[in-house]
Amino acid sequence: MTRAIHHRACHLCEAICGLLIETDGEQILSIKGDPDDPLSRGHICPKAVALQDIHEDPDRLRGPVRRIRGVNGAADQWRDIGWDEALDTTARQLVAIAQRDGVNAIGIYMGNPTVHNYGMMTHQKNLFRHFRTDNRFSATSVDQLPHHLVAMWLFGHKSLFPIPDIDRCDYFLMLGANPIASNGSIWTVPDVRRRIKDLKRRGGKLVVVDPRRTETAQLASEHLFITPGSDALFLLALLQTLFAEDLVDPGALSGFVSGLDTVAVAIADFTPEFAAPHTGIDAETTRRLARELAAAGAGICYGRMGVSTQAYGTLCQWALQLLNIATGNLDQPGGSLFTLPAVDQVSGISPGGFGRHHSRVRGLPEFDRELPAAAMAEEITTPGEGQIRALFVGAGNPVLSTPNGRQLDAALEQLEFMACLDPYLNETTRQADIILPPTSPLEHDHYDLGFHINAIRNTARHSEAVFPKPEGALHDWEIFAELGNRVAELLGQAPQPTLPPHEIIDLGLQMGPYSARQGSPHALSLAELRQHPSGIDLGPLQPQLPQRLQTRDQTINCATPQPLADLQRLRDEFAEPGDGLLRLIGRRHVRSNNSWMHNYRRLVKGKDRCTLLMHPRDMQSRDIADGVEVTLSSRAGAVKVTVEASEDMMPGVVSLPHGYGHDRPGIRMQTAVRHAGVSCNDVTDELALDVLSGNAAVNGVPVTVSPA
Ligand SMILES: Nc1nc2c(c(=O)[nH]1)N[C@H]1C(S)=C(S)[C@@H](COP(=O)(O)OP(=O)(O)OC[C@H]3O[C@@H](n4cnc5c(=O)[nH]c(N)nc54)[C@H](O)[C@@H]3O)O[C@H]1N2
Ligand SMILES: Nc1nc2c(c(=O)[nH]1)N[C@H]1C(S)=C(S)[C@@H](COP(=O)(O)OP(=O)(O)OC[C@H]3O[C@@H](n4cnc5c(=O)[nH]c(N)nc54)[C@H](O)[C@@H]3O)O[C@H]1N2
Ligand code: SF4
Ligand SMILES: [Mo]
Repeated sequence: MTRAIHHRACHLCEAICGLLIETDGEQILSIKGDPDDPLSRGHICPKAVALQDIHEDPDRLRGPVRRIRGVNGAADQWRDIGWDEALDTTARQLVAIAQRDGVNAIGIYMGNPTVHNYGMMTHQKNLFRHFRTDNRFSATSVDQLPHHLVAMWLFGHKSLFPIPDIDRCDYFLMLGANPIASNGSIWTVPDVRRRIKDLKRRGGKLVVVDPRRTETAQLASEHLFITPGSDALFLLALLQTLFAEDLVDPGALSGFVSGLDTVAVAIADFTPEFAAPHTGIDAETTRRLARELAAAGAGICYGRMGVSTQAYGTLCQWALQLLNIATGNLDQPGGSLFTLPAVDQVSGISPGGFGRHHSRVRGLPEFDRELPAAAMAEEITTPGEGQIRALFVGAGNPVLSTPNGRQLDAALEQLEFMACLDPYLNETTRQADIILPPTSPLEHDHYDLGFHINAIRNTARHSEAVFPKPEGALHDWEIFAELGNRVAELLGQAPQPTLPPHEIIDLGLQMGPYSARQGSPHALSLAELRQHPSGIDLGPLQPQLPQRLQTRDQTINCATPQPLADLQRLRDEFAEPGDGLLRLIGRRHVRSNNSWMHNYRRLVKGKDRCTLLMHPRDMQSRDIADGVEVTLSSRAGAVKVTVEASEDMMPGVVSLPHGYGHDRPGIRMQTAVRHAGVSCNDVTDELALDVLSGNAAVNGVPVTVSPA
């Protein structure tokens, strides 16, 4: 047999670690971190081995299947079919339904792995250009939608995210993020544990604000509990303190930042004293933190899931970036900077748009031509023109990942046709008529189109496929291309010639900022990257403002009308006393990943992780003993789950991870079924939104907990 070592990027999370995969023929012998990767420096997490488990998983579908619906209560059957039948049927059904009921009868939902799979990013338009439906959805609106909106409003482009330069900062204020478990998000920061330790070793400070004393909080210099959903009050109080104490100093940004005076007036009443009873953080602590951030040589304010998937997600992200601007920490080494990736996702790419159409039933705004996922079920079940009758799901599991998943699950049954581009028969795809499974990740090449733009260092890397494509299999991008061509044929159009993803990347590299054409000494091209399989280092993040701004006048106007208008909603809510109910938040574990990493024995072994964490005091007052089953319920639904006492929880707050609930009938994931757990999103509420953006508020859900 022939032994070989393959350089490969791990695509499972945003850290994009470099790997060395040793193989012997078709066997994987080992998966290790690549010490020569300029970004990840040899780091990996326990999930890296899942690349082997995914590849070898007998449950992973190797060819398309079609559902034969059971009659008279009999179970559905799945029949193996050929690609021609699968692709033809899908194309024909979509076209027929769009022609009969209009294009809005076609719904589309794209899930998170789409952005980890560059072929899906480059080729989805081959199919979707034929279906310019208003009813497009994605995981964005259960995740980072507020980040996009704020980037678009302040910096002129949905993808211009300020990236925390942790390696050079000396003060880091972090809210609603747990990178020790998540490995970072909208912040590609492999090996974050070592980087946090280095920060503290050089005398810097990390402050974590989170309703749970998380794995990251345990490493921090200081941890503060905060009542879920109240962060906007805290962040505005920090900002208000800067204004009130004359600590605002945008420094090098001054020449192209405007509107701070307007903001100062608009938020004058959001004092630390106003915030304190709601947040649980006393006024003096808030003032001290504002002063510390202002005094820091290089400071960062960063917030992620916990402050975006909540009722004031957009206000939070806006206030947070104003803090970085007001303290002069934006675009400074050791602050938060913009990246300059080798294939640029900013210049020449749509900056994003907002509110150009609204959802039919609830009138929720689109962002970037997508509607909030929380509206999907009602758009399927409510009759009338524009009702979704067919759904295409790519790399998504919305039954487990969007609020009130039970309701969506039931809605999917009413569809006339559903097709899923997915390697598994799971909680969502079991409702499909046809499942189109792509090749395994190791059978296709890889470029991190989605994540270099969020990375703490500019690097570039291309990974070849580790294994050849099996006979008769199709990559995700080929499935899109094939479907697009078949739809074109049905519409009497010529098929669209298409380049494979690596050629598109090659063009991007050769036109990008590190190309010979731009006079860069790196002279990047795909051929050049292939010479450097561990990746090429393009250096630390550099100040780029105002040139990098995509706003019309190349300035940052801080007085953003939409968040300013949303302040009144915040005032109104907190003028009333609280309802006294418990608040539900989520939780991530380093051995799990959203809904689809529970089928790999090496990752799920050990004690049950789908437990409800609760403070002992809250348990006592409800007569709940540690380890018993409780009923967790909300307006939207209820689950029975094992409770686990934890002093790490803020009193009044309970935590349950999402992505479980594999006990639905008819799924084909043997290991996941044995570690079924319950779905957190059977309890989260599709009506609970960040009203400004339409992002789901899956954190801070009012719940009750009682002995089962
Ligand atoms: N309550 C609560 N809900 C949440 C969250 C939370 O914290 N709490 N987090 C939210 C977040 S941040 C996100 S991103 C969403 C995720 O929401 P989704 O994207 O809807 O769900 P995933 O669990 O990522 O499901 C991914 C699906 O893609 C398939 N898949 C994996 N790799 C590939 C591939 O290469 N090609 C194809 N075609 N398919 C693939 C898997 O089999 C799986 O079915 O969930 C959100 N929901
Ligand atoms: N191991 C693992 N890694 C992952 C994933 C995974 O599922 N597992 N998912 C990937 C995806 S899709 C994403 S988007 C990222 C997410 O990356 P992160 O945002 O870093 O991950 P979370 O663990 O969801 O962190 C959210 C934190 O917010 C806290 N929180 C909840 N509500 C509030 C609130 O109201 N205010 C404040 N201040 N905090 C609050 C929670 O306690 C939690 O610690 O992780 C990615 N990486
Ligand atoms: S942190 Fe783990 S899952 Fe994320 S890219 Fe690195 S090895 Fe993969
Ligand atoms: Mo996410």
